[in-house]
Amino acid sequence: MAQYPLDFSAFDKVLFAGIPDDIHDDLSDSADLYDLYQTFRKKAALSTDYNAEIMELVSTMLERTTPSNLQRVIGYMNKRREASAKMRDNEFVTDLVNCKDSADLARLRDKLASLKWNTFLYTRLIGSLREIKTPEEIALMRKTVSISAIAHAEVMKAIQPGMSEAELQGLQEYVHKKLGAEYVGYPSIAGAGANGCILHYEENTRVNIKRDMVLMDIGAEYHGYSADVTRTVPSTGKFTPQQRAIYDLVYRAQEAIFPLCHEGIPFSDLNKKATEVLAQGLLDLGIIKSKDQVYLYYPHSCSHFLGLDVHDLGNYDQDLKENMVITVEPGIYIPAGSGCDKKWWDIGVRIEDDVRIGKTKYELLSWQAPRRSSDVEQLCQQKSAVNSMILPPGQ
Ligand SMILES: [Mn+2]
Repeated sequence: MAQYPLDFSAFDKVLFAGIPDDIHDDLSDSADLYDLYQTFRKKAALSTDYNAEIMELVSTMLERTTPSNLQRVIGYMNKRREASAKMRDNEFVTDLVNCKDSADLARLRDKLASLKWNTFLYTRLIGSLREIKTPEEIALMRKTVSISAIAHAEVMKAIQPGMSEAELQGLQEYVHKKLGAEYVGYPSIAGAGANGCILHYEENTRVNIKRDMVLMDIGAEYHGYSADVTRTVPSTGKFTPQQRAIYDLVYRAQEAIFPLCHEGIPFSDLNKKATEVLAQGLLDLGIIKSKDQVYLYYPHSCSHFLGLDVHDLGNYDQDLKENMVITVEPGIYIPAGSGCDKKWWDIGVRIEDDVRIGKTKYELLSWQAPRRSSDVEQLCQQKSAVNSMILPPGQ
């Protein structure tokens, strides 16, 4: 690239992906990412203080700022300025916190749009290309999700009290490999009992799951495309009454969301529906006292884009379109110490499926893994060859 005669002055706009500032320069390698990026910056005559992360933040903020929330945005940006000299030194950040009305905001938007360099637009355009899958991509998505769902089904057959979290993870990942997936799409989560309430639990180090229920958020990556599937399974093969109550509530939330998964529905409607169903259910069970407490036990959102990345690029501020692929993943997590009856403590349930958005209906890609509590229990009754692998006595 250092020799490549690229003349950026001939272009009206240069769109590029913002590379984080903290990439490390491997001094023994004169063509690592750091050096390539520095060469690009030099050739593009990018001013030395052009910071992609800050410019993306300013762009995002400008897009969302209206006169009515301007003061809140300024408050937020000022907090960020206190914490970072780079933020304080950036003229666009300074301009933003000095905005007084919609005319100032409009002027700043124009100033930003007149820049030759734009990382925000790059991310937005790439996101819009990635949101809607081509037929070839859909074929790959069907395959990677099938692989993951079949792995979850195998684990339902094999799961027994006394296993380890690691062996459940291992079995899932074995099935991925057996069916041709090269990698996992993200670090596997196998959390038994209390660990099921930890959102990004990736250690999977509990040696004995005893008779606990296990939350497994494990997805394959096939030819670059990631699945994202979660099942919550009782190691005994039978949910306790409390586990079933929570499980069935999460299931009902999913069932309420699926019919919305078609073209023309605003993306944000999905989480609204999830929140509504979960809040009513928790209220009915006496776990919360008012609907606004639902966030205590449902701290995330129910859907995200899926594709080349497990949390794929895309704009959530729009209506669903045909051939988007998204997750549907309501969940309830009640860690010990929560302000409800103790009988609910340490129950964490998430059911996560992957769907393709259709014109008028949805396609469930992860259908091979049972979801309904009675279907999960039924599959748990089946035997697995894995369980007969034992060491000789004395070893
Ligand atoms: Mn997910």
